Amino acid sequence: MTTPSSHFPDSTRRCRIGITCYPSVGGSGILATTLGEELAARGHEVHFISYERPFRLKLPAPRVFFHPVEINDYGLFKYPDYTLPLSVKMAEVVARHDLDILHVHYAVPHATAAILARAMLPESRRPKVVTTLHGTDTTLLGKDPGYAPALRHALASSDAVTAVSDFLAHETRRLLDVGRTIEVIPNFILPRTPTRTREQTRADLGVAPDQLLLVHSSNLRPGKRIDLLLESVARVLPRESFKLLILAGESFEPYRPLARTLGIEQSLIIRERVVEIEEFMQAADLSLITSESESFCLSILEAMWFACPSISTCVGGIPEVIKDGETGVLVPFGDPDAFARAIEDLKNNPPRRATLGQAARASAHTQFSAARIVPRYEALYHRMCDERATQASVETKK
Ligand code: GMT
Repeated sequence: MTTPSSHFPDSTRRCRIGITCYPSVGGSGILATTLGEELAARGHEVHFISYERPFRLKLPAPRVFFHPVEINDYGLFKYPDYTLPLSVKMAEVVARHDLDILHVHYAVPHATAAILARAMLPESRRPKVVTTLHGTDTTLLGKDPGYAPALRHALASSDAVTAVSDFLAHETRRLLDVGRTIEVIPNFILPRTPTRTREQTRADLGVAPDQLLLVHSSNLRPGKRIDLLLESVARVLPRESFKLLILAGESFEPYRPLARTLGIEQSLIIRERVVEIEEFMQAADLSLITSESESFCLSILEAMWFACPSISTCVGGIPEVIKDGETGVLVPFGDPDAFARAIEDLKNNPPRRATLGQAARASAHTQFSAARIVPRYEALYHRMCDERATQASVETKK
């Protein structure tokens, strides 16, 4: 099961950290949840603040707390407001639990809410605000004139800003003209150990031993380009030689008509809102990503962990996760013929698949493990706590 390392050295300086993320299916919420669980396992106290319990967060757990934000739907409001109740809850939790840090994942509106919360508190109680950028918070909303100035303000006012890839840090500076330091801390995962064998899962899914099991895992949002995924897979022949398992964070229904038109309905296995993703990743032979933009793509990493290589479009931060030809295969965006050829090449070459898979696994375990990445967040928190302590002592002397 999720194995947050339950050993923490006595020398660990414990921090009290508030984490805010979107609780729904999505990479940023998954990353924030895993980080919180792992920090708690290392002795820190972690308070999740959001409108719902993050979907992968297991409670009760030692040193982990969840504080729901109540949203009022006042008659006067055409649209319910989340930012203000979130900021009030943040300030309340900081004051009650003496938090050192508010760490927000996905800048909009979380960073703005954290800055408001900080301003609501007396100087001596103010937490440090750490904002982690995940992707569309800047690559999409940063282009929107209705958000960009607020985003720029929130990033300038945060005490530290991190991004999950070099690509995202660079794009944020370019789009928002942000001059400040953005530290790149790549994503990591800490998968659960599967409870069934690969063979059991494949049998449950109705996949024959000689069939290739392709997998696509995402929230199916427009940028994932499910149209290109289906069009690519429809070009792979013969149809009986594979199945495509779609682990869908949202309903697959809007894509059924296209699947029907392409005549590939029989080749699809759809599972919606799956939590135990590991069972499926360990059973798959190849993972497929056809996105038009990704800052990182956590699901590629989930596949890599289980020695399942990915074929992906070469966009955004993906080349920082996959080394083309070594730990996976990158294909230019928007070319279903090239994508289908890449699938067929690997379908017909099991030894190459195995080599890529082993290299993918090694890279995931060495570069993108919790053991490698969580200490980088801890180092950042310690820096923040030191700064906070210095400020507090200056205030006392005044
Ligand atoms: O930005 C989004 O579309 C949603 C966001 C999320 O909340 O899951 O995804 C982003 O963050 C993930 C976790 O850091 C990354 O793995 C995804 O690549 C990134 N999505 C995009 O950049 C489109």
